[in-house]
Amino acid sequence: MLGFSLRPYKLSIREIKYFSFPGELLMRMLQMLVLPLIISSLVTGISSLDSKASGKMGMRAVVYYMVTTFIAVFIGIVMVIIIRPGKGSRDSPVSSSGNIEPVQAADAFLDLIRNMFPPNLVEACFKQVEKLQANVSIVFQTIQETVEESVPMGGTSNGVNALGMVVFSMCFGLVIGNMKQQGQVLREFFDCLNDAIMRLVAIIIWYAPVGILFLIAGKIVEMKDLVQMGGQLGMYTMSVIVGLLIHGLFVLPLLYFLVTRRNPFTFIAGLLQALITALGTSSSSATLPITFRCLEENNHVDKRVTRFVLPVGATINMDGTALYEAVAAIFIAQVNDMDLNFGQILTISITATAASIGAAGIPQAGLVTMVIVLTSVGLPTEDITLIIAVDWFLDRLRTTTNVLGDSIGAGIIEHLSRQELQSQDIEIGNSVIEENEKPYQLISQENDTAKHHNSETTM
Ligand code: 7O9
Repeated sequence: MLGFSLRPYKLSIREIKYFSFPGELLMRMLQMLVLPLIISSLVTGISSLDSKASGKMGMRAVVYYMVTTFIAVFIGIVMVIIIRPGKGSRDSPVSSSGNIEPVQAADAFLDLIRNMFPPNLVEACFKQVEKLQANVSIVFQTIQETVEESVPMGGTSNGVNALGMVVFSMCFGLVIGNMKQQGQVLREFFDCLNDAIMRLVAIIIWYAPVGILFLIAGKIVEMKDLVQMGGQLGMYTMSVIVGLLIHGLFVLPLLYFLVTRRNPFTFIAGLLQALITALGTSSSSATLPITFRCLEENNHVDKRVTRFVLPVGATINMDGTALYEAVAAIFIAQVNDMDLNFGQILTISITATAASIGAAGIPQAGLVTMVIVLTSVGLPTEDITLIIAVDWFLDRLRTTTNVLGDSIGAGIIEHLSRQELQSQDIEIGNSVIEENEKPYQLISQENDTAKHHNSETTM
């Protein structure tokens, strides 16, 4: 309402920037916490599980990610085929200057693998491998040129090499988990670091409502008139929205209900703040601190699960993105009057899934992955310019779907892994009993850790 009430005043770009400053601050605070949060939570999450339990949990997570991403792509394809947003002659001719250089899927894939193994950990905290950058910056400029100021793309791209940090933290956690007593100091260090970061999250969460208010209001003031967006683009937006709604409000809750037999909507109600933050920031990594907090405090999901599943989910599980890319590709085919056969639709669904998994590991992901999906079936890549105008808006919605998918995944995986978790609780309990038989000095030394473990598991 604040945003819409300010629209008639036609604020200048500078004024809008000032207006959304409180939102920008929230964004920066959240991003500040992401790096220490994912490192500490992955290291503690994995080192606190024995390797068999973490292996099983990892398998479940991967299966869940694959299944939900495929369902999302399928829903997207069904929606775009039913609604047919691109039928009829094209609304807006694409200028010939929009000549986007083809991106080799193989290059992007190699970049992805490269990013998994950062040669310099400090550098990996703020840089990704960018072998493709020369190409991509040209793409970027051409698009900005053709669409002019309606592209709010700059600045939001997160430079963290998430994939590299995740791979490193997982291996590190695995190793210090296997070091038994020797690794105790490091385990405690990362555990404590994680607790401290979560306390910072608890402070920032008080500021979040203000920040989100200004983020969303600022975006509403900034956007162009919606009335102009009729015809094909409007129908396309509808297809994506309907697809995301079906996936987020029907498929994922149903999956949660089928597995856990609990009410999915009470679970989602606990996630509301995370979902709204995702809507405001349009970044699932920046939302991660809030997602952690919502799952652990409101929904009482076991910390050993959230610490393990959420960072990995934020990096590779993007249901909304996969759905979006599939819809966009088929929309562009429809606009060009191209009939896709079954094989091509299958290719689109596979590349869209792969693109959503790899996005965090590919520099300038949004565009590059879209180009890869389009070229995989020979669609004209310059038609990406058709959908850029609504991308910022759909980004927010698909980010919300991504966060929802990660969170419901955490709930489902916790339920499936309850046996391993329980048997581990019993083990820890046993070790506490054993301690009573130890000599006195040892008890006083180790009591702290045991207490700590207990309070953590009962929380
Ligand atoms: C959407 F969790 C962390 F901290 F490890 C992490 C850090 C950074 C995870 C991921 C990233 C990251 O950079 N991800 C990324 C995601 C990079 C480029 C593109 C995307 C895709 O983003 C989604 C989309 O555009 O559809 C969406 N905005 O979920 O954030």
